[in-house]
Amino acid sequence: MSECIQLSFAVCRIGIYTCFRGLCCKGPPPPRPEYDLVCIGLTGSGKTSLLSRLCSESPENVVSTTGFSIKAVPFQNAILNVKELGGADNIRKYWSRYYQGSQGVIFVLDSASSEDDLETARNELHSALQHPQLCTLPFLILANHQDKPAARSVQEDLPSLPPLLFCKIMLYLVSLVFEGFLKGF
Ligand SMILES: Nc1nc2c(ncn2[C@@H]2O[C@H](COP(=O)(O)OP(=O)(O)OP(=O)(O)O)[C@@H](O)[C@H]2O)c(=O)[nH]1
Ligand SMILES: [Mg+2]
Repeated sequence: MSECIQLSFAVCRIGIYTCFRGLCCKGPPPPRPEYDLVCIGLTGSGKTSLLSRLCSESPENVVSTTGFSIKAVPFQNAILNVKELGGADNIRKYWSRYYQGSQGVIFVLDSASSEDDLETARNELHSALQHPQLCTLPFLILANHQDKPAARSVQEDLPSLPPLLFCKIMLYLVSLVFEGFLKGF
Protein backbone atom coordinates (compact mmCIF):
# COMPACT_ATOMS: atom_id res chain seq x y z
CA MET A 1 0.00 0.00 0.00
CA SER A 2 2.80 2.46 0.99
CA GLU A 3 4.65 1.61 -2.22
CA CYS A 4 1.51 2.53 -4.11
CA ILE A 5 1.33 5.92 -2.33
CA GLN A 6 5.02 6.59 -2.99
CA LEU A 7 4.52 5.78 -6.66
CA SER A 8 1.55 8.15 -6.84
CA PHE A 9 3.64 10.92 -5.25
CA ALA A 10 6.44 10.31 -7.74
CA VAL A 11 4.02 10.48 -10.67
CA CYS A 12 2.53 13.70 -9.26
CA ARG A 13 5.99 15.22 -8.81
CA ILE A 14 6.92 14.41 -12.42
CA GLY A 15 3.61 15.88 -13.63
CA ILE A 16 4.07 19.12 -11.68
CA TYR A 17 7.70 19.40 -12.80
CA THR A 18 6.71 18.90 -16.46
CA CYS A 19 3.93 21.52 -16.22
CA PHE A 20 6.28 23.97 -14.50
CA ARG A 21 8.94 23.48 -17.17
CA GLY A 22 6.37 23.95 -19.92
CA LEU A 23 5.11 27.20 -18.39
CA CYS A 24 8.32 28.81 -17.18
CA CYS A 25 11.20 27.47 -19.22
CA LYS A 26 9.94 28.02 -22.73
CA GLY A 27 12.82 28.23 -25.17
CA PRO A 28 13.41 31.38 -27.18
CA PRO A 29 11.06 31.88 -30.15
CA PRO A 30 12.48 30.69 -33.47
CA PRO A 31 14.49 33.44 -35.20
CA ARG A 32 12.60 35.47 -37.78
CA PRO A 33 13.87 35.18 -41.33
CA GLU A 34 15.83 38.20 -42.54
CA TYR A 35 15.72 39.68 -46.03
CA ASP A 36 18.02 42.26 -47.59
CA LEU A 37 16.26 45.00 -49.55
CA VAL A 38 17.55 48.04 -51.37
CA CYS A 39 15.53 51.27 -51.25
CA ILE A 40 16.04 53.77 -54.08
CA GLY A 41 14.35 56.86 -55.48
CA LEU A 42 15.23 60.47 -56.22
CA THR A 43 16.24 62.81 -53.43
CA GLY A 44 13.25 64.06 -51.47
CA SER A 45 11.01 61.19 -52.52
CA GLY A 46 10.71 60.10 -48.89
CA LYS A 47 12.93 57.03 -48.46
CA THR A 48 14.38 58.02 -45.08
CA SER A 49 10.99 59.22 -43.88
CA LEU A 50 9.47 55.88 -44.85
CA LEU A 51 12.11 53.88 -42.98
CA SER A 52 11.78 56.14 -39.93
CA ARG A 53 8.03 55.59 -39.89
CA LEU A 54 8.46 51.83 -40.31
CA CYS A 55 10.86 51.80 -37.35
CA SER A 56 8.42 53.92 -35.29
CA GLU A 57 10.92 56.78 -35.18
CA SER A 58 9.95 60.39 -35.61
CA PRO A 59 10.18 61.39 -39.28
CA GLU A 60 10.95 64.95 -38.18
CA ASN A 61 14.51 66.24 -38.53
CA VAL A 62 15.13 63.87 -41.42
CA VAL A 63 18.15 64.98 -43.44
CA SER A 64 19.16 64.05 -46.96
CA THR A 65 21.10 60.78 -47.10
CA THR A 66 24.67 61.16 -48.28
CA GLY A 67 25.88 57.75 -49.41
CA PHE A 68 23.74 55.04 -47.90
CA SER A 69 22.18 54.02 -44.62
CA ILE A 70 20.91 50.66 -43.40
CA LYS A 71 17.98 50.03 -41.10
CA ALA A 72 16.62 46.76 -39.74
CA VAL A 73 12.84 47.00 -39.94
CA PRO A 74 11.16 44.45 -37.66
CA PHE A 75 7.88 42.86 -38.76
CA GLN A 76 6.00 40.13 -36.95
CA ASN A 77 7.15 37.38 -39.30
CA ALA A 78 10.40 38.73 -40.70
CA ILE A 79 13.10 41.35 -40.39
CA LEU A 80 13.82 43.51 -43.43
CA ASN A 81 17.36 44.88 -43.60
CA VAL A 82 16.75 47.87 -45.83
CA LYS A 83 19.68 49.68 -47.42
CA GLU A 84 18.65 53.18 -48.48
CA LEU A 85 20.77 54.72 -51.22
CA GLY A 86 20.80 58.52 -51.30
CA GLY A 87 18.97 59.90 -54.33
CA ALA A 88 20.96 63.07 -55.05
CA ASP A 89 22.35 63.45 -58.61
CA ASN A 90 25.94 62.85 -57.53
CA ILE A 91 25.06 59.66 -55.61
CA ARG A 92 22.71 57.98 -58.11
CA LYS A 93 25.51 57.01 -60.46
CA TYR A 94 26.91 54.77 -57.71
CA TRP A 95 23.61 53.02 -56.92
CA SER A 96 24.41 49.88 -58.87
CA ARG A 97 27.53 49.24 -56.77
CA TYR A 98 25.26 48.55 -53.82
CA TYR A 99 22.73 46.24 -55.50
CA GLN A 100 24.59 42.98 -54.89
CA GLY A 101 22.89 40.61 -52.47
CA SER A 102 19.53 42.39 -52.58
CA GLN A 103 16.46 40.19 -52.38
CA GLY A 104 13.90 42.88 -53.17
CA VAL A 105 13.63 46.52 -54.17
CA ILE A 106 11.62 49.42 -52.77
CA PHE A 107 11.38 52.31 -55.22
CA VAL A 108 9.95 55.54 -53.78
CA LEU A 109 8.53 58.19 -56.11
CA ASP A 110 7.52 61.76 -55.34
CA SER A 111 4.25 61.77 -57.27
CA ALA A 112 3.92 65.54 -56.83
CA SER A 113 7.33 66.45 -58.28
CA SER A 114 7.98 68.43 -61.47
CA GLU A 115 7.58 66.75 -64.88
CA ASP A 116 11.36 66.77 -65.29
CA ASP A 117 11.96 65.07 -61.96
CA LEU A 118 9.22 62.56 -62.68
CA GLU A 119 10.86 61.75 -66.00
CA THR A 120 14.22 61.30 -64.25
CA ALA A 121 12.54 59.02 -61.70
CA ARG A 122 10.95 56.95 -64.49
CA ASN A 123 14.33 56.56 -66.18
CA GLU A 124 15.95 55.48 -62.92
CA LEU A 125 13.12 53.03 -62.30
CA HIS A 126 13.51 51.56 -65.78
CA SER A 127 17.28 51.21 -65.31
CA ALA A 128 16.73 49.45 -61.99
CA LEU A 129 14.09 47.12 -63.45
CA GLN A 130 16.51 46.12 -66.19
CA HIS A 131 19.63 45.85 -64.05
CA PRO A 132 20.98 42.26 -64.06
CA GLN A 133 21.19 42.18 -60.24
CA LEU A 134 17.64 43.47 -59.74
CA CYS A 135 15.65 42.36 -62.77
CA THR A 136 14.51 39.09 -61.19
CA LEU A 137 13.58 40.58 -57.82
CA PRO A 138 10.19 41.72 -56.54
CA PHE A 139 9.74 45.50 -56.78
CA LEU A 140 7.59 47.54 -54.43
CA ILE A 141 6.93 50.97 -55.93
CA LEU A 142 5.52 53.57 -53.57
CA ALA A 143 4.07 56.62 -55.29
CA ASN A 144 4.50 58.86 -52.27
CA HIS A 145 3.44 62.45 -51.43
CA GLN A 146 -0.18 61.62 -52.27
CA ASP A 147 -1.33 64.19 -49.70
CA LYS A 148 -0.23 66.99 -52.04
CA PRO A 149 -2.73 68.46 -54.50
CA ALA A 150 -0.24 68.08 -57.37
CA ALA A 151 0.17 64.33 -56.82
CA ARG A 152 -0.30 62.25 -59.98
CA SER A 153 -2.31 59.07 -60.16
CA VAL A 154 -0.63 55.78 -61.08
CA GLN A 155 -1.52 55.97 -64.77
CA GLU A 156 0.08 59.40 -65.08
CA ASP A 157 3.11 58.41 -63.03
CA LEU A 158 4.14 55.28 -64.80
CA PRO A 159 2.72 55.25 -68.31
CA SER A 160 5.59 53.48 -69.98
CA LEU A 161 6.41 50.55 -67.73
CA PRO A 162 7.06 47.45 -69.81
CA PRO A 163 3.82 45.44 -69.31
CA LEU A 164 5.57 42.09 -68.93
CA LEU A 165 7.40 43.34 -65.87
CA PHE A 166 4.17 43.98 -64.02
CA CYS A 167 4.13 40.38 -62.80
CA LYS A 168 6.67 41.15 -60.07
CA ILE A 169 5.79 44.78 -59.43
CA MET A 170 3.49 46.00 -56.70
CA LEU A 171 2.52 49.64 -56.82
CA TYR A 172 0.79 51.62 -54.09
CA LEU A 173 -0.20 55.26 -53.73
CA VAL A 174 0.96 56.43 -50.31
CA SER A 175 1.62 59.46 -48.19
CA LEU A 176 3.93 59.48 -45.23
CA VAL A 177 1.92 62.31 -43.76
CA PHE A 178 -1.15 60.11 -43.37
CA GLU A 179 -1.42 56.55 -42.20
CA GLY A 180 -1.45 53.91 -44.90
CA PHE A 181 2.24 53.91 -45.75
CA LEU A 182 2.35 50.29 -44.62
CA LYS A 183 0.47 49.29 -47.76
CA GLY A 184 2.64 46.87 -49.66
CA PHE A 185 4.61 45.52 -46.69
N1 LIG B 1 3.98 66.23 -47.72
C1 LIG B 1 4.75 65.15 -47.70
N2 LIG B 1 6.05 65.27 -47.39
C2 LIG B 1 6.79 64.13 -47.37
C3 LIG B 1 6.26 62.86 -47.65
N3 LIG B 1 7.26 61.95 -47.55
C4 LIG B 1 8.38 62.63 -47.23
N4 LIG B 1 8.11 63.94 -47.13
C5 LIG B 1 9.07 65.02 -46.82
O1 LIG B 1 9.99 65.09 -47.88
C6 LIG B 1 11.27 65.49 -47.40
C7 LIG B 1 12.36 64.57 -47.92
O2 LIG B 1 12.18 63.30 -47.34
P1 LIG B 1 13.36 62.24 -47.17
O3 LIG B 1 12.78 61.07 -46.44
O4 LIG B 1 14.59 62.87 -46.59
O5 LIG B 1 13.69 61.88 -48.69
P2 LIG B 1 14.78 60.85 -49.21
O6 LIG B 1 14.17 60.11 -50.33
O7 LIG B 1 15.34 60.05 -48.11
O8 LIG B 1 15.90 61.84 -49.81
P3 LIG B 1 17.50 61.55 -50.00
O9 LIG B 1 18.00 60.93 -48.74
O10 LIG B 1 18.09 62.90 -50.26
O11 LIG B 1 17.64 60.64 -51.18
C8 LIG B 1 11.16 65.54 -45.88
O12 LIG B 1 11.01 66.88 -45.48
C9 LIG B 1 9.90 64.75 -45.58
O13 LIG B 1 9.24 65.20 -44.43
C10 LIG B 1 4.85 62.76 -47.97
O14 LIG B 1 4.28 61.71 -48.25
N5 LIG B 1 4.16 63.96 -47.98
MG1 LIG C 1 17.25 59.76 -47.34
